[in-house]
Amino acid sequence: MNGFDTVISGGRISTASDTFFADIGIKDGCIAALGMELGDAAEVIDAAGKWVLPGGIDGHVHLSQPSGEGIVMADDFETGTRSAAFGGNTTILPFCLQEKGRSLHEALKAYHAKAAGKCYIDVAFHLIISDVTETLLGQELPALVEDGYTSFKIFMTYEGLALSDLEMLKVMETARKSRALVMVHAENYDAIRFLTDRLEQLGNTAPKFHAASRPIAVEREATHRAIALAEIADVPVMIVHVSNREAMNEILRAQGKGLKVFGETCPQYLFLTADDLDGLNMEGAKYVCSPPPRDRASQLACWDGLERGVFSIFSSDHCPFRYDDPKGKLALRGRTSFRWVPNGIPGVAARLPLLFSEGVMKGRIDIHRFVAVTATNQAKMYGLAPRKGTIAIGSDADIAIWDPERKVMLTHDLLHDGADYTPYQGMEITGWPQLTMVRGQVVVRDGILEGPKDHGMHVVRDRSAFV
Ligand code: DUC
Ligand code: ZN
Ligand code: ZN
Repeated sequence: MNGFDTVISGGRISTASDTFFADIGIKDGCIAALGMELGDAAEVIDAAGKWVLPGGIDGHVHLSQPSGEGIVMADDFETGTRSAAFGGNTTILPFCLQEKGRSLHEALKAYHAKAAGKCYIDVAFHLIISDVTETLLGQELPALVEDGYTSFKIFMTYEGLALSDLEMLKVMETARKSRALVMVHAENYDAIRFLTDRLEQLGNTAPKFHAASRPIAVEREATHRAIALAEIADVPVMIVHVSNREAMNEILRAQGKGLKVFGETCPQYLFLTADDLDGLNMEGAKYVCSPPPRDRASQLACWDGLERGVFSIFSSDHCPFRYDDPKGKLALRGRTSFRWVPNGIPGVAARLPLLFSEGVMKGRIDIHRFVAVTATNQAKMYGLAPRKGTIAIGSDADIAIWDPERKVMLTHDLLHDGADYTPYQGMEITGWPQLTMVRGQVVVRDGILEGPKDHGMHVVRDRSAFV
């Protein structure tokens, strides 16, 4: 007897760099051996004919986040991590939002309480900084980075969240000293306010005007400014949820200068357009997210950025609100103007099947790039490597077994989240995660939830490999 708890046998293993056929021997939640015919174990999982990949890491997820008066996010940690597991993910990084006037410690305490005992897969928190005080900059943030919260997001838009350029520089300065990674939501707040007021004055309040209120120039300008501020502060920066070529070119230009500027794109920018916001009645509200989906040319640009490596990660920006719900997209105020429709769409379960099908199966990216942008680069970017994000001896046994031939029409019931729709309804998908395993524990197998809901752990992160 070899002493393995589990052997995954006969699969085709792909990492960000290699593809090979081997068995995986798992012991105490870790990958203990890779080899030919590893033999018996307490459990043998037959993966013949299947693709064995590192479990997905989704570096951009919102769960149980306060979202304005009367609005409730559709997923908490239980439903969000469940849905993520069904989509082949083994770790997610939700955001912990600091509310104005509160400390980050208070915010973290509340988020850990929300997550405790309710996670099917592993989680690690990014911080969202909304209140830039001297205490936060000088004491709180540096201490939290030491404790493993090594990335934080700042916003250039939204009431109560938008930071001034000076505040951004101060946060970046703290990040530089602490070697943390700053993530930026790059949209120009004043421009959005100006355009929103103008649209409303003309009576243009339907969901489709959300896209017109934040055109590409709004994102391009803020992306340019965020990068310039990061250059001035001499700090790496991650521009999240990039939606179009002009913003992407700002990143590319900075990369060309040798700056540590990273980019992320998301499914909504590959698979949706602003036309989706133009549904009958309020249906367009289902697609309201920021930045908004753009046009076909922007979709192609985002594909281009993924293929060429301008974007190092592909994340969901899962930010779910129920549609037909007075606490969601159709809240009373949301019906009066796009301004009040909660921003965000679900995607944590659809992210990997969409990219696998449209990217790998259609030959736009190879399986190694798929693994890189959905797992390995995410792990390196956010300080989880080498423990997570790859299949290697000593790494956590975080694995997704894919059936590359399974054909699925995407419907909401396959995704197991707390929303009541998927923006990707009806898409024909080839390839589906058949089994998701977190630290050796099967969480989802053949469409059935097996994992206990307290299996997921909070992961203390190292510094980003790129900082
Ligand atoms: N930004 C996000 O990252 N998610 C949802 C809403 C937003 O503006
Ligand atoms: Zn954002
Ligand atoms: Zn987000």
